Amino acid sequence: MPASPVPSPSMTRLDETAYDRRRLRQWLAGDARADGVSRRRLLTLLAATAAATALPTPGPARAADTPIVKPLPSEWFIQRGTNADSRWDALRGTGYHTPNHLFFVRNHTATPVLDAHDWRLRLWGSGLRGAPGEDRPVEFGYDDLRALPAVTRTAFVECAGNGRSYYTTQQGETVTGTPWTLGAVGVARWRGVRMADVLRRAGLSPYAVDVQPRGVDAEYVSDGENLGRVRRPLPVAKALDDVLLAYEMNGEPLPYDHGHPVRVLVPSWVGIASIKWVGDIEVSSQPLFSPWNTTFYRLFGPAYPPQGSAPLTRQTVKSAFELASGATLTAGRTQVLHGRSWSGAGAVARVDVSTDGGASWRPARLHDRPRADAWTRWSVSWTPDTRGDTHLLARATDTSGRRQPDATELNTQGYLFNAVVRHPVTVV
Ligand SMILES: Nc1nc2c(c(=O)[nH]1)N[C@H]1C(S)=C(S)[C@@H](COP(=O)(O)O)O[C@H]1N2
Ligand SMILES: [Mo]
Repeated sequence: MPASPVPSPSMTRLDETAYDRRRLRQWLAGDARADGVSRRRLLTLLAATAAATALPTPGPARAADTPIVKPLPSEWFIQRGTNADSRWDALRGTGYHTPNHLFFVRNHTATPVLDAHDWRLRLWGSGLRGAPGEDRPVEFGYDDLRALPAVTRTAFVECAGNGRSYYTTQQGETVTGTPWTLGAVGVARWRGVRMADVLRRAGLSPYAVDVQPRGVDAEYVSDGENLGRVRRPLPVAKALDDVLLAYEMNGEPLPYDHGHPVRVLVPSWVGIASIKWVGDIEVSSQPLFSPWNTTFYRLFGPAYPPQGSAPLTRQTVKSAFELASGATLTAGRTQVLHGRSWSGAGAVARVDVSTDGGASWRPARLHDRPRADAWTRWSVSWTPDTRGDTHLLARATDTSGRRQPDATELNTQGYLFNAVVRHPVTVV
């Protein structure tokens, strides 16, 4: 095979709609000339191109008339508004990687159905090399990314709010946000290019400190305020370390709901960092802020400073049984209980299980070689002897010494629940 050509990102690749929109914007800002065209006409054009850019590219029949494109049968998911919480009993026996059709979905608005061949990634900002003050965007098409060296990495994507409902059901606390059980996590094999390779080809300056990927999905309105398109800054050190621009998930082209054609994948960090449907990346020589690292994704509450904690980065440690909540088990029969544990701070080194509501514990058998950024499957056998209701508990410890506590300190938005979850079952 001939060597893959290195793409030469150039202005000729600029998507016409985006270019038109930018030019119109420049005109409105007094930076461009528009002789002979009325202001009114230009404003009409700007509105039209803005709408064209914001709308999903017409594609297959199901052009996101529902927030999520893939089927969400109730055996697989609990639907929560624009989101889908995976059912752990449906994950039983599915292998190490979460199949794409069972992978949870967290959408701020709705899945845009995009065509890879119309897609462009635009890099811009003061953290790219170029003459001072020069706005020098660099664009990559889908084929340009495909021509770069590909890397494959297994990692979880987990929402910062995973397990949020337990603040209420276990701790009696009121928190805001989607009341996820434990299904806002999945592990996939992601294939794509290193963000580092793309940043270097775009002319990363030594002064760059933050990069901010932004999705092309609709603007997000929260409490009546338009916060703009979903975007969150990432320190350049993390972006250069292990971040991918992924175009495949478990050997398939990235599904629509998971960011087709290209998403960011930030291993070990809260899911919001892994921006789906990425359309542009601002590269900045100044620190960047967005609602997603100021208002959201910090810890607020009695135990935290008034401005909140630092922006959330690594995920916490959690465990789940591959069993329905309230499952019925037969007394006197030996069964094998299966589950998985994971952490953003290292591999899972140990899991202890209690089948008597936390009175006694025994170590689970680990089925996977401990690995960072993903989970470890485990099992214990159990012969229930007492009929009635009880709770199953699993407590993981990771290689950095983090161990699941009995309770999680309250934060008002219910992020990073890491306490041991009490899983109700009935023995009959
Ligand atoms: N553009 C965009 N990216 C996004 C989101 C979004 O709504 N829009 N949601 C984020 C959040 S909060 C999470 S938890 C993950 C969920 O990824 P998934 O839907 O592929 O499971 O995507 C992140 N990336
Ligand atoms: Mo999330």
